Amino acid sequence: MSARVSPSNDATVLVFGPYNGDGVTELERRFTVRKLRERDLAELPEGERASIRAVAVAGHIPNAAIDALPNLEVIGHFGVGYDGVDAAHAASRGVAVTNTPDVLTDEVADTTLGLLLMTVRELGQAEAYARAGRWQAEGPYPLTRFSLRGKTVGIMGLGRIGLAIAKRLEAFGLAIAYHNRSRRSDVSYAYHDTLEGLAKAVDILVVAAPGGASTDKAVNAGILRALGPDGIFINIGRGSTVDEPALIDALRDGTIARAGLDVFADEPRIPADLLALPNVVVLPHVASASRDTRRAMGNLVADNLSAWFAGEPLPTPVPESEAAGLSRAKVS
Ligand code: NAP
Ligand code: 8YV
Repeated sequence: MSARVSPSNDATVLVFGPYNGDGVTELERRFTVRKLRERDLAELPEGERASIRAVAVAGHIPNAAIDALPNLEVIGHFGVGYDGVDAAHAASRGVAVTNTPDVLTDEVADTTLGLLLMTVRELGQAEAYARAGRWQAEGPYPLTRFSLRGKTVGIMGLGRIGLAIAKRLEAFGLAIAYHNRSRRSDVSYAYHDTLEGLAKAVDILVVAAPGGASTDKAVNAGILRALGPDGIFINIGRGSTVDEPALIDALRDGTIARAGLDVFADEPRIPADLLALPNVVVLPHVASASRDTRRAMGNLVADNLSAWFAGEPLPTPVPESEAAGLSRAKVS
């Protein structure tokens, strides 16, 4: 057990709702911590609000909560995708935002390959078949309709995670194409400047892009039609990037063949209509969910807050904060 670090300041960190257990322990080791059970500032008496200089949050914090903390300086977001935090609004109030890139990239890419194999080669169904004794009773599990062999995979969002997925797919011997808003100069994969062009060109479409306004419902009925009746759709990015009712229709009427999903529009709820479909594999947003990786994410949140209160550069500020000159605390 390591000793509590004694910061020179007396910063109180507010943990805004449900948060990783190891992450809370690390924050408590370094700071005075106040925890909210729910994402609801009503749990924090008015008189305590002025003491809060930092927030740690996994997921969403409303702007009203940011505005109601008069001495808030920095928000540490547990997760690389920070679509639940309005970083531009925070910047307009002089509040910096940090996220947790890189430390989860390989874990998420590994999980994506697992989800892809489950979806294409029916591994979940085959395991259920073996467990139920059906191999012995009925004979071998039926041959799968799909194989990865000879397929082209299109990645929407060839960033840190998208590239780690691509490297794994390369090792699998598959052809790779991608769509970003900008072409990368450091890869030779085929670039498509539209998502529709990418969907038309590939057998399997993998989303590894962030959520938020620029990707909202980008995967719509037209994109799914472009992917086609043998097409397979994998989403490891954000549920908001897909028009979920359109996806359900497309899976039901054969517009596309299959989907493998780690993320959903209204988590933790998964639409009953989606769960009823036999051609979809669902995971409960577990791509980064190993204890080691979540611990590394929690440590990175704490490292950002420590750096802020030491007046050092933030290890991982989000671009909106950097652009606003909030990549380190201003020491007066
Ligand atoms: P990243 O390095 O910032 O990569 C994001 C990529 O998406 C970039 O290549 C970016 O390229 C592209 N992109 C952004 N907006 C786009 C748009 N409107 N249309 C097309 N492409 C767009 O981020 P990362 O670390 O790889 O993480 C990616 C996302 O994965 C996160 O934001 C998060 O939502 C998700 N994620 C999910 C899990 C999970 O548990 N399922 C875990 C970790 C992360 P351009 O800027 O050129 O467009
Ligand atoms: C979450 C994720 O952090 O990093 C992301 O963007 O989606 C996950 O790793 C996780 O769901 C905990 O909030």
